[in-house]
Amino acid sequence: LSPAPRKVTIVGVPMDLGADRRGVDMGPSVVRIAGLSAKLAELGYDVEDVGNIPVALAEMRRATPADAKHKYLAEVAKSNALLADCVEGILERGAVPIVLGGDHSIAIGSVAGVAGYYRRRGQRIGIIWIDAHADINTPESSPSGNIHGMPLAVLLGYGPEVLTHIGGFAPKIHPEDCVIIGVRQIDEGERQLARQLGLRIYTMRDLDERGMSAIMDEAIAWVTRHTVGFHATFDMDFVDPYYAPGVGTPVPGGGTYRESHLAMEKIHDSGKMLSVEMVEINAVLDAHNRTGELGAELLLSALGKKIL
Ligand code: HAR
Ligand code: MN
Ligand code: MN
Ligand code: MN
Repeated sequence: LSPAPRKVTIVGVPMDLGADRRGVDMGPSVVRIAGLSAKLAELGYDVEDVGNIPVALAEMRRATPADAKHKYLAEVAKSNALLADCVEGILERGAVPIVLGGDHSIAIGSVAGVAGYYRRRGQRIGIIWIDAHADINTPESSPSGNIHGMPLAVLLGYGPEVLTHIGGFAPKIHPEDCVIIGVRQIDEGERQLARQLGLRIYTMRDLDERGMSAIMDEAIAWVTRHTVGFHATFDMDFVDPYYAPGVGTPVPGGGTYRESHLAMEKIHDSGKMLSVEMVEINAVLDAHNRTGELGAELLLSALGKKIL
């Protein structure tokens, strides 16, 4: 008798209200079109796709004065609350959630779902946040009012209550259970909050000097000190724009193709990944779905695809 196949469940979140550029709402489609489900099945998984979480369209309403601080706050909150319930349900059914964004504001709902599920079982979760940006702005510190620059702050308990209290509790994670990897653009307010919280941030310089392998070993050990495991959230703009042109906020000097895969391969090999998320793929800015294909490939590495 062969062992029962491990279960994975895909959910898409066509969210672009947290970002300035349209097109990131097509992220779930382009990763699906790259063949994610079939390739996961080839790896031996029992794959389910529950479709997309409903997200309002920017065209459905006019801008309001409150948008200056946090654009589309009510709409972003609503979809994230639905996502949190969906992710928690996936875990209850014994599957690993694979969340396809959408802009990075969706991490608010994904992590609320995972943290909520384990909290009910008396356990904490960690986060590995792979990104060119730190995403720890608050409405007060944000230079843009774009909520995709705020999700990590929200998960740590900073920001509007409609976001921080999704799922009925806050914070979702402790600063000492978090790492950010790949940072090369950070705002002054983010730097201050990160310092105040003692957040562990690996910049591109750290990766240059020590290498991705050592950084991942250290990061995984760090976020699993007090936790049952971690949520991995991969912002495609971590990758250098040379390999991943289809992102809304490209920053030069990013991770290479192989560094990105190695990060995901080590995440898989740790055996501690509870859930995974791929965000900020912008189909409108891409060419021949190159970035969508890379998104699917990187998820496959996180789920155990090996060269040999
Ligand atoms: N820090 C800037 C802001 O808050 C840019 C945020 C960036 N974009 C992202 N998130 N893709 O990682 O507006
Ligand atoms: Mn619920
Ligand atoms: Mn991000
Ligand atoms: Mn980013």
